[in-house]
Amino acid sequence: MALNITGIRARAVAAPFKRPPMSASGAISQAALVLVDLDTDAGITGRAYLFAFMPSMLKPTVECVEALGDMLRGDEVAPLTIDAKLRKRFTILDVHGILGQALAGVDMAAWDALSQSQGMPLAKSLGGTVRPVRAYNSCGLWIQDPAKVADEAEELLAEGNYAALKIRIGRPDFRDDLAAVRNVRKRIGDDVLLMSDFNQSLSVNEAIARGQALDDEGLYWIEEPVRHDDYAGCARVAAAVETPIQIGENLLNSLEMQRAIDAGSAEFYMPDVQRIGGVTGWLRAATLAQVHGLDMSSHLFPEISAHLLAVTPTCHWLEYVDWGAAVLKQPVEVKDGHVLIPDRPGNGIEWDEEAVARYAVK
Ligand code: SMN
Ligand code: MG
Repeated sequence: MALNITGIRARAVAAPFKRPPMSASGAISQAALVLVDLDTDAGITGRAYLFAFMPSMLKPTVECVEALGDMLRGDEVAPLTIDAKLRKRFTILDVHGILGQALAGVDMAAWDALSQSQGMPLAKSLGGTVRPVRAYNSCGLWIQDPAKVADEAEELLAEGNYAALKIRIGRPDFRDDLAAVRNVRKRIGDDVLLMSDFNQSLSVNEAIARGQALDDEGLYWIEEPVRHDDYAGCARVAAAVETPIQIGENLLNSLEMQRAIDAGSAEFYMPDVQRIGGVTGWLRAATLAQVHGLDMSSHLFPEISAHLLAVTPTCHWLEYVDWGAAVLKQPVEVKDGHVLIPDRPGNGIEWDEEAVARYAVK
C-alpha cells in the first residue's frame, strides 16, 4: 500500500548548549535547529532535524524545506525516487549549501516515515540489526585554556563511561595545543582514545609541521587539518604525518568523496548525514568506503547516525553530541561508551513540544 506525502512542515528553534562549541574556525552560541515533519496520508509523520549552524540561517533553511514540501505534496514516500526527482529538478541551480541540507532533511524524514510504516527501527528497515554503536564524546574540549581541559576531559568520560574523546586544536600558538593535548592525555591515561580536530584552520605547510609535532602524542586521528576541499593539499599532509588523517564532514556527495579518495586525502572518512545527502547519500558513501577499505565514522546527528553506522560495512566511530537532545522527547541513550539504537519504529526522533515551544524562533 502506498504511503503518500500530504505536506512538510519546518520549525526553527535555538536551544542552549551545555558547552558552547568554540573551534579553530569560530564559535557557535546556540544550537540553531530546523525541525522537519513530513506528514503522510496514513497519519504517520516522518521526522528529522537540521543543524543551521547560526540562528540567522534558520529562516532561509525553514523556507527551503517548505519549498521542497510544496514540490512533493501527493508524492509517494519513496526516498530514492524523491531524491532523484528533486536533484534532477535542481540541476541548473545546483544543490550545495542550504538547499542541499534541506534535501537531506527531507530525505531523512522520508526514510523515518517509511520505516515507521514498516513498524521497524530504521536500522532494521535498511536490512541491519539493532545493536549498540561505539561512540566518542564530542560535547566538549573546545579551544580553551589548556589548563582547564583535563578537568573537562574527566567529566566527559564519566558522562557515558566513554573510551574515547575528541579535542579541538588549532590555537594561534601551537605550544598551547601541545599543552592541551598533553594535559588531557596525562589525565585520561593511555587506554582512552583521543581524537583531534583542526577544523580546517591550517595551511598545508603548517599542517605538516603541526601534524609531525603531534605524531608522538598518541592521537587517534587528526581531523580536517586544511580547508575541506583541498584534496591534494590534504593528501600531502596525510603522506607526511604518521597519525591518521580524518576528513569528510564537509563532503557533499559520493562523487566528492571519490575525488578525495582518489587524491589519497585521508586514512579515515566521517560523512555528515546532513551534508552527504541524508540517509540515501550516506548509504552511497558507505559503499564507497567499503570498496576502498576505508573506516567510516559519523559527524553530529547521533540519533540517525547510529542507525546508519549499524549498516555501514566499515563502521568505525559515532560522534556523540547532545545538540538535539534539548528538543527530543527521548534523546539517544549512551551506555558504556555506546549509543543505543532505540528499539522503536523509525529513527526514534520525537519532539518534546514543550521544549520546542520554549526555544522556538519566529
Ligand atoms: C564541528 C562541527 C560542527 C560544529 C562544531 C564543530 C567539528 C566536529 O568539526 O567534527 O565535531
Ligand atoms: Mg570536525
